[in-house]
Amino acid sequence: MVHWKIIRTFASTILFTLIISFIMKISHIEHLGIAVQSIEEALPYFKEVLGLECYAIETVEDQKVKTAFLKCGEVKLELLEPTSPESTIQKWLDKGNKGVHHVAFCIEDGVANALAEVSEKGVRLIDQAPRKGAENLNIAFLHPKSTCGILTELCEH
Ligand code: CMX
Repeated sequence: MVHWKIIRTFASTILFTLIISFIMKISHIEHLGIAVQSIEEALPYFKEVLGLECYAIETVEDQKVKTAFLKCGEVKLELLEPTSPESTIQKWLDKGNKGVHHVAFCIEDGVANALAEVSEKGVRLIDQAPRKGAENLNIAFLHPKSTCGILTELCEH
């Protein structure tokens, strides 16, 4: 009887330690999300001053944003223009913010696994499960209140 209790306690301690010690694998910063009021007005700076190429423009209806992607080595810049006053980007700009809005990390072993892990570690999730974002990536956001003030996106290709 006592043996079973000891074994059960030991097993659950091991399981708990495994969950806590599992750390997601981030391969690189996938992109930086940059909020702008107008992509048309912002693009000349990125193209003509920084010399970056804009390779795609896409509207993400459910996020109420138009996006423009520029490649900067392995990292992308995602310009985000609100398409509605209800857009989170418009609300963020209206509060006097501008520039880098979020940091997106590329996760090697799956966004769903990473969400389960960070949630277990007490991080507040915005998305409870991965969903489709721009460029058809699986994405999920973590709340800036539990990520050192950085709105964090996890994504996988
Ligand atoms: N970076 C850091 N902090 C931010 C932030 C950001 N981008 N956006 C909001 N916050 C802060 C606010 O300043 C606020 O802080 P205080 O309470 O100290 O003032 C706090 O977060 C909560 O703000 P809120 O008013 O309660 O919530 P909002 O309605 O502003 O929503 C957030 C904030 C992060 C939950 C919302 O923006 C969200 O769900 N974001 C994820 C989706 C998203 O950003 N989509 C656009 C990009 C889509 C894409 O890349 O395709």
